[in-house]
Amino acid sequence: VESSIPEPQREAWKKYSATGFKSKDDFQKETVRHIETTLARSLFNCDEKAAYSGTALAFRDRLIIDWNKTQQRQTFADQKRIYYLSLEFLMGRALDNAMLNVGLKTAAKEGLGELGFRIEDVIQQEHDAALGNGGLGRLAACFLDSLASLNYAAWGYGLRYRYGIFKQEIENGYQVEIPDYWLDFNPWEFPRNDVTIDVQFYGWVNKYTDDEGKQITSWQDGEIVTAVAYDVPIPGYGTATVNNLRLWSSKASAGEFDFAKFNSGEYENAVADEQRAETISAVLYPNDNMDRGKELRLKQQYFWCAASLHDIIRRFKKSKRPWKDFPEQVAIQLNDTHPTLAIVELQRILVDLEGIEWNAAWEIVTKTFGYTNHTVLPEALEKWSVPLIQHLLPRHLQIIYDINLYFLQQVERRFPKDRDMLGRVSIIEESQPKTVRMAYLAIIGSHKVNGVAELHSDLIKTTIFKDFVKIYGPDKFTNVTNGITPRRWLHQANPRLSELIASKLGSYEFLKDLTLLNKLENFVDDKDFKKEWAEIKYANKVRLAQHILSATGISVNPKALFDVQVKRIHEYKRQQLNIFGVIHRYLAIKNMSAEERKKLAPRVSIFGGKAAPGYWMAKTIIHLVNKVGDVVNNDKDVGDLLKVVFIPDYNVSKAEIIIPASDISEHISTAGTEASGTSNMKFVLNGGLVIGTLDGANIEITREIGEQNVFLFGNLSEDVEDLRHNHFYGNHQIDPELNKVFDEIKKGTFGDEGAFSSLVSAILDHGDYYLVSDDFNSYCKTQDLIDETYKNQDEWVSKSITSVARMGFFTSDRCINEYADSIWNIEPLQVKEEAEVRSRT
Ligand code: GL7
Repeated sequence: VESSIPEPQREAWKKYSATGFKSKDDFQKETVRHIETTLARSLFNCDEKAAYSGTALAFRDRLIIDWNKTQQRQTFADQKRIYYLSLEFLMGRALDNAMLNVGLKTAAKEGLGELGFRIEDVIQQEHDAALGNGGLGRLAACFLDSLASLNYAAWGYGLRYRYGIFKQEIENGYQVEIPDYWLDFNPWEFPRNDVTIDVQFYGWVNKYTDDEGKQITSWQDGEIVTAVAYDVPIPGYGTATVNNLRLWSSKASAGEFDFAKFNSGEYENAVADEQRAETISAVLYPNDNMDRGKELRLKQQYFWCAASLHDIIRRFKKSKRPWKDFPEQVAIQLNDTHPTLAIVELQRILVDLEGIEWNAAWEIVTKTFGYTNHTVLPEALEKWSVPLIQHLLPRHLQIIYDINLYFLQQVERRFPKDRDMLGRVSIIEESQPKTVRMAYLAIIGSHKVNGVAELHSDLIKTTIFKDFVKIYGPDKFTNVTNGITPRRWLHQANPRLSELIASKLGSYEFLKDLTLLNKLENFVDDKDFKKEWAEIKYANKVRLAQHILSATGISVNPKALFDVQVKRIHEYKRQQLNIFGVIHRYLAIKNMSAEERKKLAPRVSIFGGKAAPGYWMAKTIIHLVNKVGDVVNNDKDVGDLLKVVFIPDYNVSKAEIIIPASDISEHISTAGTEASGTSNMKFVLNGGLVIGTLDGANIEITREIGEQNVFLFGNLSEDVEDLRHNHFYGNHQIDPELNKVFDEIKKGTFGDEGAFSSLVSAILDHGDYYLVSDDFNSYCKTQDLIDETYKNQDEWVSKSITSVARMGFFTSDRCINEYADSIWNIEPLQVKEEAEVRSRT
């Protein structure tokens, strides 16, 4: 490459090559240097924010050295790479993770102490990187952590949104959305102004025969927007591997910026064009499990897919291999259907630009892609209108039609008697307007399709993708149960518990091999250990109580049972069931004698989660929780027996405080609706017990930790369809206790009943689609059982320890190894520097 330094000058170069700090003194030197020079501050003008910035810059220098080496090593090894395409990466904060993975947190802690700062306060200055909605986005972040920790050569590709998920404030009990402008200081990204890709939109398709008689198809004119790469280093734990997350930012293409307009005085128009281009990567769509079909969202999808694919191909071409080797060098995993256009784009590049014959091209495409489905909810399955695609991506629409034609021909040959089959499996839905079913396109264009928990993977095979199992056979469909990274969700979030575990197991090796936790079972009867276990939970509850007080003004007793439901607000997740249960409990307390009240275990019901701004029902649930809280928390009869709290702005860094503090957490979706859930895993790993339905990963958690350690309730997934049917065509009986709750709401106990009528009538008048009434009795009884069990603290702690000991399966490391084996066909790239001992705390 011309840009490399010639041999004679390399000696001088190497002599001064950056090494990064390795000791406390060097850390201080680097931090002070950054504060004084990079930030132009001084010891007379250094607040915690500046201390954070200096510390982050010092660690970033360290990381980037390993990052450079990793990239060189992976290029040199010249083997297959994994590309994880996700519209969401819900990363949270990076500094603590960087410290842990670089292995110099102790040096930083002491160093900062001497400079006058507490490391915990410094870490908390960081703004969350909140480029995601919920579980799907956080899963992508856990996967990046595991990919690097396991030394896989992997890249993440996403969008660099200027605004991440909105900040939530609560005003008079209502959610208010505040824009999350997070980029004013982001030390973790490296703008690559030299890595740009021009992406085309609109225009028309020109088909002609060239001078040599060749058929040419060319996509012409339209509008060009430039993608600029921003790289984020992803350090692995206990290894020198630092992978890359490449996020694309949109800007007007240099060629497009119209200087003629300048000259003719149309300066403002030229600037407006610029701004229009920049809107593509401006904002993350705030819908979780909901497809809205907006044109700008489709633009985002194509912009990101096109830029990522061209980048991947550019890298592949450097190896000078023939195209047929592409799938041996490249594995692309589609995180849901959002990147499905990458399939079409690769086929377009191969056929139109590289001149490869259709079938040969299609074979390369299908060998390259894998598709992960994350939901069966119909409202979340993406469908794009044909006219919209026609307008924005005319050539891609033709290719989609051709893919569909060849596919349907193949189906027709195999199932000549089943005429309905063609309509059912067609990529094109014959609706008004016609739509493109993205999930079908993703299945047809991939060699493997996976669900994210056993039940979910079975459900997709027997319901939404049933016909495709007939067509392709069952082997194309597989399960990879989700996982979470124990580095962030145990060690960082709950340092004292991690330390206690390490003291019993003899090392922190369990953070690399989570199955080692099973040795904790040897200590379930160890009195001192149990005492310490319980003390840590209590300390975590004190910490959460402090947060609740400062965020809401509500004072809660940390000795009470903390019952937590934090996740996006959605009818299928059934926060309404929870709050109706709380009202039921409140009414019960009001009816109790003083004697009875004494026997009851005090409880704090904690809610948190964002509602999509346009999701009225979800916003109503938030409103009800807050109004119930206003009444219950100020009722002298109730006192500490019940408190109801809504923690505003649930996000990754709040999760790190909330999850370690729960006694019970709620995972109570209507059976068959929550594909997996991942916070269930986080709660149990932190010694909390769960109340849950037989849904998603709850089922496998139960299998691992034992039925006696889980509070299960409710109807089963296989019965849901019949129950729903009966609500409409049978005699729909509402649970009498639930009716009492509704009566109380209607009496106006929690304010204007009209405000909550939609919630009530969804159940009374509209068929109770989510089976709230069907499950209400069993839910309340199970909550009573929880009260009883909690009274025996010794037994409770045993359950907690046993559960943690059996959670090894749910590490995202296991999950990534399964993807590598069964979908990507790739081995880790061993790192020599691994021998260099890193102190891991
Ligand atoms: C989700 C599922 O709802 C959730 O159950 C799952 O754990 C997660 C990761 O696989 O994916 N699907 C989805 O569309 N969103 C999810 O969180 C937004």
